[in-house]
Amino acid sequence: DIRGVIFDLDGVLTDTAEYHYQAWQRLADEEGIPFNRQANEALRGVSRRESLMLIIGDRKYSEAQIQEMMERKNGYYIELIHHVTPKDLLPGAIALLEELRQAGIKTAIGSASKNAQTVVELLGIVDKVDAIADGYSVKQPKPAPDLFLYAAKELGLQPKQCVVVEDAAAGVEAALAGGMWAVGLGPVERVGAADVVLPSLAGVKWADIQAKLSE
Ligand code: B16
Ligand code: MG
Repeated sequence: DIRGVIFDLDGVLTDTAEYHYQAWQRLADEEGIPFNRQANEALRGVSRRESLMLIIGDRKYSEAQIQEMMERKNGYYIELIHHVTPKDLLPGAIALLEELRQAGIKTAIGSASKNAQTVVELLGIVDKVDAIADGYSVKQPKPAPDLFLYAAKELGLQPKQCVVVEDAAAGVEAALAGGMWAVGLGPVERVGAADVVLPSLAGVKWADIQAKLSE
Protein backbone atom coordinates (compact mmCIF):
# COMPACT_ATOMS: atom_id res chain seq x y z
CA ASP A 1 0.00 0.00 0.00
CA ILE A 2 0.92 3.64 -0.33
CA ARG A 3 3.26 5.06 2.28
CA GLY A 4 4.49 8.28 0.71
CA VAL A 5 3.38 11.22 -1.43
CA ILE A 6 5.85 13.20 -3.52
CA PHE A 7 4.66 16.66 -4.50
CA ASP A 8 5.89 18.63 -7.45
CA LEU A 9 6.26 22.25 -6.32
CA ASP A 10 5.54 24.71 -9.11
CA GLY A 11 1.95 24.22 -10.30
CA VAL A 12 1.02 21.83 -7.48
CA LEU A 13 1.75 23.45 -4.11
CA THR A 14 2.25 27.00 -5.41
CA ASP A 15 2.10 28.93 -8.63
CA THR A 16 5.64 30.13 -9.20
CA ALA A 17 4.92 29.38 -12.90
CA GLU A 18 3.80 33.01 -13.23
CA TYR A 19 7.19 34.24 -11.96
CA HIS A 20 9.07 31.83 -14.24
CA TYR A 21 6.97 33.21 -17.10
CA GLN A 22 7.67 36.85 -16.24
CA ALA A 23 11.41 36.18 -15.92
CA TRP A 24 11.56 34.34 -19.28
CA GLN A 25 9.48 37.06 -20.94
CA ARG A 26 11.90 39.74 -19.75
CA LEU A 27 14.87 37.76 -21.06
CA ALA A 28 13.16 37.05 -24.40
CA ASP A 29 12.26 40.74 -24.80
CA GLU A 30 15.86 41.75 -24.13
CA GLU A 31 17.08 39.25 -26.71
CA GLY A 32 14.41 40.22 -29.24
CA ILE A 33 13.04 36.66 -29.30
CA PRO A 34 9.27 36.30 -29.79
CA PHE A 35 7.70 34.78 -26.65
CA ASN A 36 4.34 34.95 -24.89
CA ARG A 37 2.16 33.24 -22.28
CA GLN A 38 1.04 30.62 -24.73
CA ALA A 39 4.62 29.70 -25.65
CA ASN A 40 5.36 29.55 -21.92
CA GLU A 41 2.89 26.65 -21.49
CA ALA A 42 5.43 24.36 -23.19
CA LEU A 43 7.91 25.14 -20.39
CA ARG A 44 5.75 23.77 -17.57
CA GLY A 45 7.90 21.50 -15.38
CA VAL A 46 10.76 21.71 -17.88
CA SER A 47 14.30 22.35 -16.57
CA ARG A 48 15.94 25.77 -16.89
CA ARG A 49 18.29 24.75 -19.70
CA GLU A 50 15.61 22.88 -21.66
CA SER A 51 13.27 25.85 -21.25
CA LEU A 52 15.89 28.19 -22.72
CA MET A 53 16.49 25.76 -25.60
CA LEU A 54 12.77 25.81 -26.40
CA ILE A 55 12.74 29.63 -26.31
CA ILE A 56 15.79 30.16 -28.54
CA GLY A 57 14.73 27.48 -31.03
CA ASP A 58 17.23 27.30 -33.88
CA ARG A 59 18.89 30.66 -33.12
CA LYS A 60 22.64 30.16 -32.66
CA TYR A 61 24.19 31.02 -29.30
CA SER A 62 27.52 29.99 -27.77
CA GLU A 63 27.63 27.92 -24.56
CA ALA A 64 28.88 31.05 -22.73
CA GLN A 65 25.88 33.04 -23.98
CA ILE A 66 23.52 30.23 -22.96
CA GLN A 67 25.02 30.17 -19.46
CA GLU A 68 24.73 33.95 -19.18
CA MET A 69 21.08 33.91 -20.26
CA MET A 70 20.23 31.15 -17.78
CA GLU A 71 21.85 33.18 -15.01
CA ARG A 72 20.13 36.38 -16.10
CA LYS A 73 16.71 34.71 -16.14
CA ASN A 74 17.37 33.20 -12.72
CA GLY A 75 18.31 36.63 -11.35
CA TYR A 76 14.95 38.00 -12.51
CA TYR A 77 13.17 34.96 -11.06
CA ILE A 78 14.87 35.33 -7.67
CA GLU A 79 13.84 39.03 -7.56
CA LEU A 80 10.23 37.95 -8.16
CA ILE A 81 10.05 35.08 -5.65
CA HIS A 82 11.06 37.38 -2.79
CA HIS A 83 7.36 38.21 -2.61
CA VAL A 84 6.32 34.57 -1.96
CA THR A 85 4.58 34.00 1.40
CA PRO A 86 2.47 31.18 2.91
CA LYS A 87 -0.52 32.91 1.22
CA ASP A 88 0.90 31.68 -2.08
CA LEU A 89 0.18 28.05 -1.22
CA LEU A 90 -2.47 26.81 -3.66
CA PRO A 91 -5.93 25.90 -2.29
CA GLY A 92 -5.96 22.52 -0.54
CA ALA A 93 -2.17 22.20 -0.34
CA ILE A 94 -1.63 22.82 3.35
CA ALA A 95 -4.72 20.80 4.37
CA LEU A 96 -3.51 17.77 2.44
CA LEU A 97 0.07 18.04 3.78
CA GLU A 98 -1.27 18.19 7.32
CA GLU A 99 -3.72 15.34 6.76
CA LEU A 100 -0.93 13.13 5.39
CA ARG A 101 1.27 13.91 8.39
CA GLN A 102 -1.60 12.93 10.71
CA ALA A 103 -2.15 9.70 8.77
CA GLY A 104 1.53 8.76 9.07
CA ILE A 105 2.13 9.06 5.32
CA LYS A 106 5.57 10.40 4.41
CA THR A 107 5.78 13.49 2.21
CA ALA A 108 8.46 14.89 -0.09
CA ILE A 109 8.98 17.66 -2.61
CA GLY A 110 10.13 16.56 -6.06
CA SER A 111 10.87 19.74 -7.98
CA ALA A 112 13.07 20.37 -11.02
CA SER A 113 13.84 23.81 -9.61
CA LYS A 114 17.22 24.81 -8.20
CA ASN A 115 15.25 27.38 -6.20
CA ALA A 116 12.92 24.83 -4.59
CA GLN A 117 14.56 25.01 -1.14
CA THR A 118 14.07 28.82 -1.05
CA VAL A 119 10.47 28.59 -2.23
CA VAL A 120 9.66 25.86 0.32
CA GLU A 121 11.11 28.09 3.07
CA LEU A 122 9.17 31.16 1.90
CA LEU A 123 5.96 29.09 1.79
CA GLY A 124 6.62 28.04 5.40
CA ILE A 125 6.29 24.30 4.76
CA VAL A 126 9.83 23.10 5.59
CA ASP A 127 8.58 21.19 8.64
CA LYS A 128 5.56 19.76 6.76
CA VAL A 129 7.72 17.64 4.44
CA ASP A 130 10.12 14.78 5.20
CA ALA A 131 12.44 15.28 2.22
CA ILE A 132 13.21 17.69 -0.60
CA ALA A 133 14.48 16.57 -4.00
CA ASP A 134 15.30 19.57 -6.19
CA GLY A 135 17.23 20.72 -9.24
CA TYR A 136 20.52 19.86 -7.52
CA SER A 137 19.58 16.30 -6.51
CA VAL A 138 20.00 14.46 -9.82
CA LYS A 139 21.47 14.99 -13.29
CA GLN A 140 18.66 13.77 -15.58
CA PRO A 141 15.67 16.12 -15.61
CA LYS A 142 12.01 15.01 -15.88
CA PRO A 143 10.69 13.07 -17.86
CA ALA A 144 13.50 10.83 -16.54
CA PRO A 145 12.34 9.23 -13.25
CA ASP A 146 15.60 10.04 -11.40
CA LEU A 147 14.29 12.95 -9.33
CA PHE A 148 11.30 11.03 -7.98
CA LEU A 149 13.39 7.89 -7.39
CA TYR A 150 15.77 10.07 -5.38
CA ALA A 151 12.84 11.43 -3.34
CA ALA A 152 11.47 7.91 -2.68
CA LYS A 153 14.90 6.78 -1.53
CA GLU A 154 15.13 9.77 0.82
CA LEU A 155 11.79 8.67 2.29
CA GLY A 156 13.07 5.09 2.61
CA LEU A 157 10.28 3.79 0.36
CA GLN A 158 9.96 1.63 -2.75
CA PRO A 159 8.64 3.40 -5.88
CA LYS A 160 5.40 1.41 -5.82
CA GLN A 161 4.73 2.69 -2.30
CA CYS A 162 4.75 6.28 -3.57
CA VAL A 163 2.28 8.59 -5.30
CA VAL A 164 3.55 11.58 -7.26
CA VAL A 165 1.36 14.67 -7.61
CA GLU A 166 2.23 16.60 -10.78
CA ASP A 167 0.86 19.36 -13.03
CA ALA A 168 3.20 18.74 -15.98
CA ALA A 169 3.13 16.04 -18.66
CA ALA A 170 6.89 15.53 -18.22
CA GLY A 171 6.36 15.00 -14.48
CA VAL A 172 3.57 12.44 -14.92
CA GLU A 173 5.76 10.62 -17.40
CA ALA A 174 8.67 10.65 -14.92
CA ALA A 175 6.51 9.23 -12.12
CA LEU A 176 5.17 6.38 -14.26
CA ALA A 177 8.65 5.64 -15.65
CA GLY A 178 9.84 5.30 -12.05
CA GLY A 179 7.13 2.75 -11.22
CA MET A 180 5.14 5.13 -9.03
CA TRP A 181 1.49 6.09 -8.99
CA ALA A 182 0.67 9.43 -10.59
CA VAL A 183 -1.96 12.01 -9.75
CA GLY A 184 -2.18 14.66 -12.47
CA LEU A 185 -3.55 18.12 -11.75
CA GLY A 186 -5.09 19.97 -14.68
CA PRO A 187 -6.67 19.20 -18.04
CA VAL A 188 -6.58 15.62 -19.41
CA GLU A 189 -4.90 16.97 -22.55
CA ARG A 190 -1.93 17.70 -20.31
CA VAL A 191 -1.93 15.12 -17.51
CA GLY A 192 -4.27 12.45 -18.93
CA ALA A 193 -1.56 9.78 -18.68
CA ALA A 194 -1.81 9.89 -14.86
CA ASP A 195 -3.62 7.17 -12.86
CA VAL A 196 -5.91 9.84 -11.40
CA VAL A 197 -6.68 13.27 -12.87
CA LEU A 198 -8.01 16.09 -10.68
CA PRO A 199 -8.55 19.77 -11.48
CA SER A 200 -6.51 20.90 -8.44
CA LEU A 201 -5.89 19.99 -4.78
CA ALA A 202 -8.75 22.19 -3.58
CA GLY A 203 -10.96 20.18 -1.24
CA VAL A 204 -9.04 16.96 -1.95
CA LYS A 205 -8.80 14.48 0.92
CA TRP A 206 -6.24 11.66 1.15
CA ALA A 207 -9.12 9.16 1.21
CA ASP A 208 -10.37 10.54 -2.15
CA ILE A 209 -6.99 9.91 -3.78
CA GLN A 210 -6.72 6.41 -2.26
CA ALA A 211 -10.24 5.52 -3.42
CA LYS A 212 -9.55 6.71 -6.97
CA LEU A 213 -6.23 4.86 -7.12
CA SER A 214 -7.88 1.58 -6.19
CA GLU A 215 -10.74 1.92 -8.72
P1 B16 B 1 14.82 26.71 -11.83
P2 B16 B 1 8.65 22.12 -10.76
C1 B16 B 1 10.08 23.62 -12.46
O1 B16 B 1 9.53 23.43 -11.17
C2 B16 B 1 9.27 24.71 -13.15
O2 B16 B 1 7.94 24.25 -13.40
C3 B16 B 1 9.91 25.09 -14.45
O3 B16 B 1 9.18 26.14 -15.05
C4 B16 B 1 11.36 25.53 -14.19
O4 B16 B 1 12.02 25.85 -15.41
C5 B16 B 1 12.10 24.39 -13.48
O5 B16 B 1 11.42 24.06 -12.28
C6 B16 B 1 13.54 24.77 -13.15
O6 B16 B 1 13.53 25.84 -12.22
O7 B16 B 1 15.17 27.58 -13.01
O8 B16 B 1 14.33 27.51 -10.63
O9 B16 B 1 15.92 25.76 -11.47
O10 B16 B 1 7.37 22.20 -11.53
O11 B16 B 1 9.48 20.89 -11.11
O12 B16 B 1 8.49 22.31 -9.28
MG1 MG C 1 5.20 21.59 -11.87
